[in-house]
Amino acid sequence: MHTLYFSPASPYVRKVLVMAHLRDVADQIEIKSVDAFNPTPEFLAVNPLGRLPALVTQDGALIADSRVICQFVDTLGSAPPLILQDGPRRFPDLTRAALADGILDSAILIRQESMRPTEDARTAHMTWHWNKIERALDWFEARPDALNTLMSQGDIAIACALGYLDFRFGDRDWRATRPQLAGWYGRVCRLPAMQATAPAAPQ
Ligand SMILES: N[C@@H](CCC(=O)N[C@@H](CS)C(=O)NCC(=O)O)C(=O)O
Repeated sequence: MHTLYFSPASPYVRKVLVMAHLRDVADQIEIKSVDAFNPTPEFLAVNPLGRLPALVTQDGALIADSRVICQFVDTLGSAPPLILQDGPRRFPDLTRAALADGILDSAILIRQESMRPTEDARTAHMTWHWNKIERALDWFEARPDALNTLMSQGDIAIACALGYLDFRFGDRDWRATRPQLAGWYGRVCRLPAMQATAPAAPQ
């Protein structure tokens, strides 16, 4: 059994879990809840960055960072890989996954800044990051033909990024000017892997 350090609010953790569900290997992964913003000494001993997700294999090896953990999960079981190994879609899809992770990096920074005392510099910083999200969403909106029904890592990353925007920034109407993305997300949202990993506030 492999051990995944987990928070139900983390979109990076969610990417790993969606992949595990899609590959039908979730039963090989034991979940351990961690508060990433108040990590225990035990967790810091596992992952010196104190970041979620982190995975410890059944052999005791640390695998850190959601992108690397996803690569590991992609080697479990016998389903075809979700991380494209070759062919013309490989680098476009890796780039889509990286741009979707960039949305998350900025969304989480905005969330952290919003929890600090108000000041002009803080607002400007959040706007600067929010603009990255807006531009990346527009980039996806302009390429609707690339969107499939959770057939690759890029699809999963985009879906989880949009789910996180709804979860934490529900007042920002990203759908208003992005009908392609909104329609695609409405469809993938209904898939069992997405339903089973819907974000929730940590207990
Ligand atoms: N690039 C990392 C980002 C992980 C990340 O920032 N996780 C958040 C939780 S959603 C975290 O652990 N934050 C606490 C910290 O950075 O110390 C990944 O993809 O795994």
